Amino acid sequence: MRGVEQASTEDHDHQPIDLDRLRRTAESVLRGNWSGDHMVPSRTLYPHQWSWDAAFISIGLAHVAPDRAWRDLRSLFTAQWPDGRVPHIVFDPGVSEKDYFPGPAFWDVPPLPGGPSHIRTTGIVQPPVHALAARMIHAVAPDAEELRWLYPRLVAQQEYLLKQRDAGGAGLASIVHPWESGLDNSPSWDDALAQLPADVRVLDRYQRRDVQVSVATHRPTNADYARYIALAASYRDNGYQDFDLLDRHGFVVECPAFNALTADAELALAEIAQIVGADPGPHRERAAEITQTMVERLFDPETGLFHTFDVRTGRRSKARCVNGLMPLILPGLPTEIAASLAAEAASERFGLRPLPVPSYDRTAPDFDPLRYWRGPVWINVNWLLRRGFDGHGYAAEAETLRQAMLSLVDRSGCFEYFDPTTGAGIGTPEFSWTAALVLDLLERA
Ligand code: 9WN
Repeated sequence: MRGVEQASTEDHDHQPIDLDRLRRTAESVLRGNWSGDHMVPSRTLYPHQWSWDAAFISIGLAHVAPDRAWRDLRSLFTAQWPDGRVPHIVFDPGVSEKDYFPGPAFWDVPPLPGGPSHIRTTGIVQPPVHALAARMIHAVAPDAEELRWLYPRLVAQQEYLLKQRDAGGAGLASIVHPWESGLDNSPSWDDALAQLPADVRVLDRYQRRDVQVSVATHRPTNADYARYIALAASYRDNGYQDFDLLDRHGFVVECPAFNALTADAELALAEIAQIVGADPGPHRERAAEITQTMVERLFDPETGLFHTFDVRTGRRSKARCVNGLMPLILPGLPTEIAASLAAEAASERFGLRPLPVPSYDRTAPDFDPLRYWRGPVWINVNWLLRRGFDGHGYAAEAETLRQAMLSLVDRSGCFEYFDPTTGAGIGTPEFSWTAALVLDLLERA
């Protein structure tokens, strides 16, 4: 696909999208962010390797540099813990401690037993998008050897999440920190976080790095950041153990996006299993079980979307956030629930155009167009939603969303996130997953 594509006629400024320019820009961002054996999300704000970023990045990279796509996943899984968890950050030993907080000294994770001694990681996880990534890279650049190397590791990752993290006992994975969701500052966590003290004095001991390299009003508040640090320190001080989480830890929450991605990973693993000669059956069964449990436990018929469930209090959050739409990616979702999510996504609360879906309900009184996951548009969740629409037969909506994303990035650049009222780029520029997913979208005309 080359040349100029006419953007949706309801595009903000009715500008045609310059596809060649967009492709060149995206490729150049990915060239600039490659660090030898992995991609950084951003040179300035995020100078290490992040887990779910690596998955999104490798999906796009597969179209232009498949060796790097496979390499990125391999680097990440080389840092997998013996218990199967895939850490949310793998630290680059060449980057100084002061260039990202909280860095390796804060997390204080000992070297991996039997692993390379220079590898330092965090002890928390992020959504498991990697099986999907492996399946998608293989579709573009087949490499059965890489798949065979990854398959047992991807299975171990799922087992960790579905066994060790099943704190609620219902068969869903719990997260122990908002950072594990990837949607860090989402209003989804407000109720659960409100039960924790916000002792900002903790920030006297530590220096926030994010507000030095980004605009403070676009980042989490000090009160939220203090809670993040306290929660991470509590999990660390419990030795990153997952038993008795409800007694030992202040934040244990089931997220609909995290669990939808976990079920989606089982479906990708079923396909990978067939390629590597393993049994796809158990993966399909697990995907169906997770989907059903999510419908029973996280779907609210009154709002028509999914919500996070606080395992400690037994309460569902009332906030309408983009993670509540994400189960649309699951093909096994009952048709009427898929229809409800599709209607909600297209409603005035979210909306597919002229700008893609924001991270939070536009009509909520605390909708914030600038602050991190509390309003802005993010490309990765819209890319997932587009897949969901497509998978459930909503071809027009899928195409509308694709156009809206391409038009936005063409106009504003490969930013980390975007103002949902003006489309202006915010957060860090030259952000890897925005660039990578644009490359994938360009292949999906
Ligand atoms: C903490 C790297 C990551 C993304 C997350 C995003 C942000 C980190 C931060 O950046 O989180 O993990 O420092 O704020 O919320 O989704 O993986 O791009």
